[in-house]
Amino acid sequence: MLTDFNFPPFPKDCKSQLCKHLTKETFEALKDKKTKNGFTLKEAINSGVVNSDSGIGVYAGDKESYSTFGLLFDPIIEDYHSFKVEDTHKSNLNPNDLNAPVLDVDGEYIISTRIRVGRNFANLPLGPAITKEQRDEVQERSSQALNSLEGSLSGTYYPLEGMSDEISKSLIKDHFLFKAGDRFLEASGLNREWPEGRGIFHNEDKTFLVWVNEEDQLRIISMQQGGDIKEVFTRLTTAIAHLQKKIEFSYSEHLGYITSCPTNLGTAMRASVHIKVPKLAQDMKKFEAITDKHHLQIRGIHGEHSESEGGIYDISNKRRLGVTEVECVQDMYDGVVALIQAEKDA
Ligand code: ADP
Ligand code: ILO
Repeated sequence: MLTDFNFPPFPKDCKSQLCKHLTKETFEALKDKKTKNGFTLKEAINSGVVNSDSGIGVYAGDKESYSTFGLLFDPIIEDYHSFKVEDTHKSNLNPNDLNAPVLDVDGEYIISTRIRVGRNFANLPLGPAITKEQRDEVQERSSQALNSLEGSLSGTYYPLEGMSDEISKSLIKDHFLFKAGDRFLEASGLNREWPEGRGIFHNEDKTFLVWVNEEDQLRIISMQQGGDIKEVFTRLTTAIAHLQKKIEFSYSEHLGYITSCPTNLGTAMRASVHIKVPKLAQDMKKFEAITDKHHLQIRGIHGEHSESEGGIYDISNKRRLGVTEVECVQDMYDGVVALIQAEKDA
């Protein structure tokens, strides 16, 4: 079959998973394939082709993308998650299994704690391949489910369309809302018809929030000031339990919760603290030895692709697939204990 889609030219210094694992043979084998939703290899890799500084560079358009384009996704998943095709994922959302007494009661180090999971609707395409009508349906069904939450989880859904610049800027600055115009999402097709169909739900205290139709259809978030990690996890798991009575989420025995970016597969969980460790930060080798030991990732204060400010870092679990939710949070908790000790010793 004739196609104008040729093997992409990657710069010599390209370090993305895409450029590492897209061989000419894989490209030839996949270039004319399509999922039932019409999602193609060209769409799956566009973000990494346009943004050659990507770490990963691929997005799935639907659950089927992970098998249809398995020749590319499997080695990326194995490389990133150390998780093989024959492995199975397991979930444990029971907060009683977490060993996490409240940390830093004097509030010297931990500024805030946040745990989020990504979720997508079963039987609908993921964001990169979704139609406008399907995205609107996700918004409608999500806001209905969210409006049925009770007690401290009850809140209001605010569509992005019609939200004033002032409010959205202040929500972003305070770490509650996603940013617009991410170039990686843009090239993946995730920003089509922006801002239609997108929005945020939150309770009055902004300790429970849900992003609708960003990178995943739902990002369910629990956050609060300070270091009571167990309380944050418990709030999150209570909300998830309620929402999954209303919405069937996309899940596979092998890959766990299905997400548009392969880095989020499995638990789809990122558990983080904003932690102030200015002395330790003078010795990044020591800092990174601790984060590596506990499988943690260091981000800047305004999320991925941002810088630290005033010795404050976003520290979160790196492992998400092949480990349970409890293990993700425990990784983060144990690493934070070690970081606080190292800061005290520095
Ligand atoms: P993700 O939703 O994948 O975790 P980001 O890294 O972009 O994506 O983070 C989203 C937002 O959440 C950013 O504004 C970031 O600063 C904020 N955030 C992350 N962790 C914390 C935390 N522990 N406390 C407060 N805000 C946080
Ligand atoms: N596509 C981007 C981001 C990958 C991981 N982060 C998120 C938000 N999914 C990249 O390949 O660097």
